[in-house]
Amino acid sequence: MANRLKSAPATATGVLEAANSEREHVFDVFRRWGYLQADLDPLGFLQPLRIPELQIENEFAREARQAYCGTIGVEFVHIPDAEKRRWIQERMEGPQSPVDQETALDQLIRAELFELVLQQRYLGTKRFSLEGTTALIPLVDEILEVAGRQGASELVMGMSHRGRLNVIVQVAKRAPEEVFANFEDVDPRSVLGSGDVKYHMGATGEYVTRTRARVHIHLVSNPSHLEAVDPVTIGRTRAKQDRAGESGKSKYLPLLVHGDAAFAGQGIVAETLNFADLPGYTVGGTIHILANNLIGFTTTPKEEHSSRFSAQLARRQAIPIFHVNAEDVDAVIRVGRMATEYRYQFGTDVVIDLIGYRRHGHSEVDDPTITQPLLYKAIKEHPPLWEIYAEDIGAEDVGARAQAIREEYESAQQKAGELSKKPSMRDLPDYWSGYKGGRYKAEYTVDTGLSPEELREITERLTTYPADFHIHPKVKKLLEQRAEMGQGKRALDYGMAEALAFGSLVKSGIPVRLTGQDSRRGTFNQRHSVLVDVEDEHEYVPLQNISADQARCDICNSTLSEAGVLGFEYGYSRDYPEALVLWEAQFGDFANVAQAVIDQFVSAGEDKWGLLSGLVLLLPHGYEGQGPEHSSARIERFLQLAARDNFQICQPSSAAQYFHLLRRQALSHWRKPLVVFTPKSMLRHPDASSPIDDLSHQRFLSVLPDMEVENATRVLLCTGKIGHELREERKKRRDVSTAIVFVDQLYPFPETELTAELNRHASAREIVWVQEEPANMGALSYMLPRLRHLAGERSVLSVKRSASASPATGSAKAHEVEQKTLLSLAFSTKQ
Ligand SMILES: Cc1ncc(C[n+]2csc(CCOP(=O)(O)OP(=O)(O)O)c2C)c(N)n1
Ligand SMILES: [Mg+2]
Repeated sequence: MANRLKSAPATATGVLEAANSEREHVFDVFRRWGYLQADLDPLGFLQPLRIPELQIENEFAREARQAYCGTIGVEFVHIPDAEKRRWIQERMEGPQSPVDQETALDQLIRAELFELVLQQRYLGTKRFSLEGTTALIPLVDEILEVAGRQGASELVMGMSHRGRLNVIVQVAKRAPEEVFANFEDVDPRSVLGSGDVKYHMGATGEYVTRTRARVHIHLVSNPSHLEAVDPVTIGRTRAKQDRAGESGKSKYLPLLVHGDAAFAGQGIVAETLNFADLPGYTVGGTIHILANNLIGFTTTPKEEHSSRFSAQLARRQAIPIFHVNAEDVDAVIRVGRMATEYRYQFGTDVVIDLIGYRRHGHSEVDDPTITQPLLYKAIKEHPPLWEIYAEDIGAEDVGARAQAIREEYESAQQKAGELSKKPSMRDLPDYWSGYKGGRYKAEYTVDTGLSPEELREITERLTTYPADFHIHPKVKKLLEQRAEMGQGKRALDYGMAEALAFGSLVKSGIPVRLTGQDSRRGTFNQRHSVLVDVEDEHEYVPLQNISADQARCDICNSTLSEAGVLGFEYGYSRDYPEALVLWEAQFGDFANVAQAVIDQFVSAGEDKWGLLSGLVLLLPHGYEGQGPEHSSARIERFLQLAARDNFQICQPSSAAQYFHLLRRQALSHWRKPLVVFTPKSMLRHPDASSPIDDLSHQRFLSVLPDMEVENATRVLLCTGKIGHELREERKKRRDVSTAIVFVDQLYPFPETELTAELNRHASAREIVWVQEEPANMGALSYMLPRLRHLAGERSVLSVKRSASASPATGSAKAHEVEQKTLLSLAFSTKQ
């Protein structure tokens, strides 16, 4: 540096230029590394790093240090876009905007005394206090302030346990007595066996900003599984934005509050961040806040992550990360302002790392002095934030203000004790009013057939494209074949059945959204929903060209994620009940990566939170010799989760059945998730194809009776591909006394239909459940007791692969031998 100054030219402009360039150089170094020396930890345990490049002592360095090494440390020079960097620089280096300190103080007192009253009144219960990161409340207030000015009408917020109850009162503005009432556990009978703990429940409310903007608050219901709510929140936001059209991205602002340990540790965070800029998933920027108390339960930051800051997971994206000392409330508010303005200016995610501490143990029943004695000694001696801030700003009458607020809470607490039942803290949006959950009722049945004319009309739209479109020869042929299918000249396969179902739905005003890995073409080359011009790769989507006033049809390739994408689509379905929303696994086997989302949201969402979803899971399933991980969508797991009509589990055995099933899902007002085991090799197999006339039938059949055999002596019951193989085998054997019945709907159990079919073959002495899956998998243990109940005196046998630790063999040859044995046993097993 000294050398540079020396070599500068001696003219006046030259000196100025040299000084400017010297200033720029010094500032650049601080822009790059300054955050590492910032004063970020209120308790001082996170020591600034020694960075050799920053050991500069001159006037420029003093200025730069003030801008970049104070209580805000920002990581932003990894952003390639110079305009974005300049934007941040100007705000970090320019004059500081004023803060409404009195309001902030009031919020801090309210937030901290709320925790205090809970602590005193409900000693020994968990509440996951916010104390130590209480600045979250003025931070969210500032975010809402800016968002309100930018035209936001709703904040869609996902967060876990920490500080949630406080947020419900201070942000969602629910009356404190509602939260207190949830501590009273008023009427246990009203929730027996269902419901959820208080710090998971969703809440809604209205926030009025200082500039009189009204922002609706939607705090999303959340399971214990940390961060699982992230993609759900983003999917919900996207659905709300899609409903709103053009202005959606500014009206609906997503905010995720993370824990430091969870943000670094849970892979679903990375999956969610990865959606940020993708056309099918973007929400125009999410604000992420880490309520960073530098601890996860008993785990220290050194044990939590390999980076200096938990927030650095977000470094792979070209977005800023603002670290801020949670005890400099003004700085926290300025960061909130900057981050929100940035989100609205550039439409990307932003990260705010709010660094504080945790006043109590992980929950209030934990003793943290066992694992962190020194930290907790320091915390014990540390005054609450509102006291520090009141002194900093020289506030008057603080004691009296605190006393008044405390009395407010105490009288709210007394009122809560008088409530006879737990209040619900949320309102459902109007678009849910026409839909039903609970048990299935016959009145939910809908007709799903279409007239031949309508089918022909949709076929025409599905199989044609603009005259100047250069189509791939293979796709051309496929469309020609589909045209023949629609005209009844050729049996209909699954791909066409699906296209007709989607086409008919969007034509009647029902939006369709399908995402999954490689779903646009289809993993098995079966869908071809998007035509790609072979000369310039421009696209034509027949399903978006069905009719002038049709609903939207979005078929997207997803990221290579299961948990994240399924969470997103579940969220989307929560805020778009009118739409048919589908997630497709590449192979059903991979859906287990999303097991937490399946368990916590899809299966249990209604039971825990009373929240419905009509999401469809398409899970390719079938034993075809492709090895342990390309065979099984784990039917057994879904059946194990099934209770109280929480979802529908189906395996349509023909193209027409698939068509009716999809339409039923969209047209019925019974909104329940639908799990569909979809075919692979059977996608185009003649045995599973359907005549077009079957699409004009009334509806989906949960049980497919065997019309070829009357009064059989043996009834084989099965689901999926094996049924077709059994029919083939029967033909080979010239067997005329064995009936083969497909159970296309496994759950809710089609008792009436199965009883009718068994009664048709009253003289059959053997009823055999046949499955491809090993004995410890598939539908066996679900079906056997139910079939025994229906069979009465008759014996119920089963044919299946031997129990196995892995779903299938890795050898195609072994598979074939096994499959042959199954088929042969199906016709010969005796009691
Ligand atoms: C997926 C998952 N794993 C483990 C847990 C158990 N658990 C609950 S809170 C917690 C610590 C969370 O730490 P952090 O994310 O820093 O949040 P904090 O409690 O400090 O606010 C753990 C391990 C969980 N809830 N979810
Ligand atoms: Mg933590």
